[in-house]
Amino acid sequence: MKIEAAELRLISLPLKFRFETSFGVQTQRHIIVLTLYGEGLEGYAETVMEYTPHYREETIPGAWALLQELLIPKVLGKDFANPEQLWGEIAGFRGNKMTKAALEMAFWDLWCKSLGQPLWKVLGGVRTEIPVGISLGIEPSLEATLEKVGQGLAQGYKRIKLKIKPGWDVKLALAVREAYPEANLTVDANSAYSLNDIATFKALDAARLDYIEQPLAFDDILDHAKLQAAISTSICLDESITSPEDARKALEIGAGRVINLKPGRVGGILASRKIHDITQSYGLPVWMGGMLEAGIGRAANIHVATLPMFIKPGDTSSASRYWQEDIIEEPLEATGGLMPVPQGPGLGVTLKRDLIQSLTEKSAYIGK
Ligand code: OSB
Ligand code: MG
Repeated sequence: MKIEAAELRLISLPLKFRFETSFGVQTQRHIIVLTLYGEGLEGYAETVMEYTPHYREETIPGAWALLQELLIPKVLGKDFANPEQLWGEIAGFRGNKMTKAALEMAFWDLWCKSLGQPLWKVLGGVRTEIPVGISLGIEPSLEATLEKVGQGLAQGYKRIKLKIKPGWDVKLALAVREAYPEANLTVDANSAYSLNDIATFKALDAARLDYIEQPLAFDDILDHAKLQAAISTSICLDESITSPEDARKALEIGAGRVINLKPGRVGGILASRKIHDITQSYGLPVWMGGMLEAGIGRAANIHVATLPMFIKPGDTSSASRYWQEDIIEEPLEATGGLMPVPQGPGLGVTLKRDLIQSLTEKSAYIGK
């Protein structure tokens, strides 16, 4: 598959809800929509990084420059037989996993379309629907949280994740547990704590959470191993895992027992499959995380989550929870906590071009 041209579009998409985490508040998403052109086909991708470097280091302005000035020029006009070959071209560039993942995603879409196959089949997926839960932001009150949890459970979501931060943690988790004794509950700290907070995590054991997501620093595994040894609830790593090697090292030292796998964070779909296989060799589960994706990225996550070890419910909830109108034609809607897998070739998505045009803040065409 020869990459003949590329288009970048920066869009901003308003969220239906205010999403507060320990690192900030989001009311909209900035997304770079990437289209690769080759052999009469189009491959799509969207980026997952935040506009500012509050989750991990990457930013939208950085990704735009890297794609436009280095990554796309490096692959333009070249012929790649498969995604592994594309990686051969860009592997020498260090870091920048989310940006590289966007390029890789668009290539997967293009390549699977040339094969006439949906991505999940090409990857070796095993399901036609995936179990999903929801990630609830920090709400203004306990009452508001309980109501949102109740709504999520009533909609059939299979797991409710609560965002926590220092001062908004043990009381919250115990209250939700008391109101919903049987619910599958988890919390996500987004790196807001340190080892000085061990007492907080010991107290959280009483909430019978399935896991505590990323309690400590975004780039740590050692302290997570110490914390894991001190509490009974499993730790789930998110921010800390940016590569298959990170996953191996973290599992080897016992930094956690679960991995939140986000293809963007680890450099894409090939890396995700490797991490999936590593966790499988440890007999541990993974689940599909989310970065508040619009339709292109949400579809990609759904395809990857068809791999066998994605046993725990992921964050890939219905697109209509996030957006008044999604940027793709296909509705990505879960029923009873199950999200159907798109069946068209590639990602199986069709862009709403007029909507994307109206949301566009800037665009660039790279090609002849
Ligand atoms: O930590 O998992 C996270 C959203 C943006 C950045 C980081 C995270 C999240 C979520 C939301 O928890 C997941 C989703 O609904 O897409
Ligand atoms: Mg997280």
